[in-house]
Amino acid sequence: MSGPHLLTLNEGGVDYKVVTECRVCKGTNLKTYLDLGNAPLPNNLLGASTEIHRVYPLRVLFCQDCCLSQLSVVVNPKLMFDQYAYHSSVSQTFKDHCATMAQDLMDIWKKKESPTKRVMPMVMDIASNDGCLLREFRKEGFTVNGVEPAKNHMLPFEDLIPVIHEYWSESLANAYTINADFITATNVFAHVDDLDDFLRGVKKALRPDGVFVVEVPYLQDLMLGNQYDTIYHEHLSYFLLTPLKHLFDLHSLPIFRVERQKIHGGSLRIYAAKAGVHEVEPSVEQLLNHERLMGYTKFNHYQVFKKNVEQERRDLQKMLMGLVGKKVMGYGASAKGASLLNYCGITPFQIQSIVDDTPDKQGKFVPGCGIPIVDFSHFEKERPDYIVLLAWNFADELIKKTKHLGAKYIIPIPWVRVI
Ligand code: JHZ
Ligand code: ZN
Repeated sequence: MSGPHLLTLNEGGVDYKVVTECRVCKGTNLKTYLDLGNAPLPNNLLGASTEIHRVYPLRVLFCQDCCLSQLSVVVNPKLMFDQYAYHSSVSQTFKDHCATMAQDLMDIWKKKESPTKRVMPMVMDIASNDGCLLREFRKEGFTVNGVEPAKNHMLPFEDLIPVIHEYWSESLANAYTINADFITATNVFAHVDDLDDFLRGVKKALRPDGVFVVEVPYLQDLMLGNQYDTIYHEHLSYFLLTPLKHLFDLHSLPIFRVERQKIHGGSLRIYAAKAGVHEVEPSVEQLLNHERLMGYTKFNHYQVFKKNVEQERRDLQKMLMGLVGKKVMGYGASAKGASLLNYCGITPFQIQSIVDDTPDKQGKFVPGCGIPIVDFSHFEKERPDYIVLLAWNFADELIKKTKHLGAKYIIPIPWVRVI
């Protein structure tokens, strides 16, 4: 079993840097509102429960100038994303979400009137992972291209989807003539340290009348839903629309539409284009006002979060302690699951194993807590009394797949409960 002696905190700063100025506005008015201690990198799964691995400080700062919430450190992205255990296609719910997104963008394309409109719109997906969204775009009739740094996410040749295996940057945009009608970036914007470089690249790769679409977990949903597990080192920023508008305005890429999406516990989808191309729709002003009225632009608003998170940790610990002796398994070795288990100090003593349908994760161990990750057949073999839904954002899908086992479910977020 893993233990604290196996974790090392890298004090030398070699593989992470400390944040001293805000990523968006460059201000230095940064104030801490949440400290989750030291945590391992959640997707860097271990080959053995006793494998030595690093932990890094996990602290969230609020920029009092532009309202961006951000981690106090930036871990070298190569350590997290050169090999990436997360495969987005494993979830049918996410696939359905991608299919709807592809239809939404095709609707925009169909309505577009332009003398230079080409036959098939071209979309480039940044951080295309295992091609989940790209395949849906292709089904809708787009010409597709992907950019994905993870070397383990090479798409099969038969898919005929070209992917550049690099990190997105301005220099990458300069190296290729991309000229996209749409650029999408889902669940990657929060991973990016140099957002200015990223947006300069987007601007270069976008056609003059192209649309840039970003999806990020929404900080308002994170706080209202006590989703402290979504805080981990891959997520450098926790976005509101307020700082996003500030950032996109700085780059003359005005956000012209914003939508709240249900996916991943609540996300924000923003649409941006070059200045003067689209009229700004009322949804933008409405959400900005809402954020201000609800208090998200003031530091005080964030202080209650810490108390709620600590309470949730106590409640989960208490519930799992009460079940010692029962068979308890997890479902979904998600990054957020690793974050939750580590923050709450859960070990194989309380949760014996976690089932995950991602072949890349099976046979590995969750860093920090050392819980083994196994394939679905273990549910049938073990017949657990309780299943902890560590991917609570896909609760319906996970319950549907395991209903026949007759186990009870523990849902840890937004508050610990058994159903
Ligand atoms: P899931 C990832 O976080 C990482 P994670 C990333 N940083 C990010 O921003 C968010 O996504 C959005 C498994 N599963 O999607 C698959 C099954 O086994 O909530 C995954 O390992 N069977 C990019 O990792 C995990 O659960 C199933 O039927 O927190 C879900 O992880 C289903 C539905 C899921 O994201
Ligand atoms: Zn700022």
